[in-house]
Amino acid sequence: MPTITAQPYDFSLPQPGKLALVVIDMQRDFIEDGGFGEALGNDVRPLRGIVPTVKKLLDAFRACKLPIIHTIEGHSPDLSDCPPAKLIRGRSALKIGDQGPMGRILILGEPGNAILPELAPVDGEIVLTKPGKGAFCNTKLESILRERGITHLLITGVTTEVCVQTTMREANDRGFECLLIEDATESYFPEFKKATLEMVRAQGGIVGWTAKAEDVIAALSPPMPFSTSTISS
Ligand code: C5J
Repeated sequence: MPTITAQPYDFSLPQPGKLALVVIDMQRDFIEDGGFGEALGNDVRPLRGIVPTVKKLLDAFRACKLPIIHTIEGHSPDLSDCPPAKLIRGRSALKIGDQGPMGRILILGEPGNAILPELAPVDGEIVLTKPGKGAFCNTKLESILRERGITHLLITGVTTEVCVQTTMREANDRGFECLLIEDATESYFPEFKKATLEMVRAQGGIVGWTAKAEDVIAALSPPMPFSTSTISS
């Protein structure tokens, strides 16, 4: 059984077709000036640093024809899927639904809500829109994974302690084996990223594993013998 060098111990790769890459919210709204992240008072620039690493992982998964799931945090234009508590939280000058320099903040289909062009999904990859922080909340993600027999998730994206960690905990509670790729996730707060990585792998991997992207890619190369065709959404 191939393994990925990981913490707290090596991560065993599953049988054919059971492994997916999950790329969480690599959207302009979180990574570029004028989006939701900046509206909440964050310096968004550090998030851009992981883009080349996420791209390398996408390339490796695509080369192996392994499933890829991209998530997008966003709301319908009428905000009917946005709880009032989320709408008013932050008390920022620009809130969800307001007009910003990249269109309406955190609204599906607006330019600012799109995934960064360099990480854009390609045909056959799953794009999952989600109204919450966790990718399982009010989405079909669990049934998408179960229907395809996916049991193991390699998780990347932003922000580490919000949407990434929430999704990883939701997945872990549903019985999925999860590995967070350390240098393919980022936070506006370096200390929160560090703490998240530590709490995920503490207590024998209570939420899952962490590993470096190069160790993930090394485990996938040469292409795994059990690679399957890319699935369609
Ligand atoms: C946030 C996210 N931070 N994708 N969303 O609001 O982590």
